[in-house]
Amino acid sequence: VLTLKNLSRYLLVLSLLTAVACAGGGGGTTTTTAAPAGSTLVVQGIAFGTAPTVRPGDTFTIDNQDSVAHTFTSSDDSWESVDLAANSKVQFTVPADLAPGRYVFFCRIHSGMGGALTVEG
Ligand SMILES: [Cu+2]
Repeated sequence: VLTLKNLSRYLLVLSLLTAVACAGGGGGTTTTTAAPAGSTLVVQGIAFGTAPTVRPGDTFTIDNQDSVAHTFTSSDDSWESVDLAANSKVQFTVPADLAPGRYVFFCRIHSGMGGALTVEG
């Protein structure tokens, strides 16, 4: 039975699938593998994309595609909070002395906006 609730759920799933399909960036091929270290953390739609897996000392790009500012803030102060201006890219360097692990981050401006950065040894 196609109720309104089912329909909205279906549309949500559809839009998520579309978002995933478009995440490749317009190239002809789309892969489902994780981004390599040193790539980009995209911020779009008041949400962080999947953070790249990195090593201490790695630098990657944080690409804020939103027309509002965000922050890239460690939940346990593992790094100094980074301001992400609207429609701008910032180079972020993982602290060289950061121990391997999973680091939760969030945006100070938007509650519920966050993710996790995996640091390999
Ligand atoms: Cu934000």
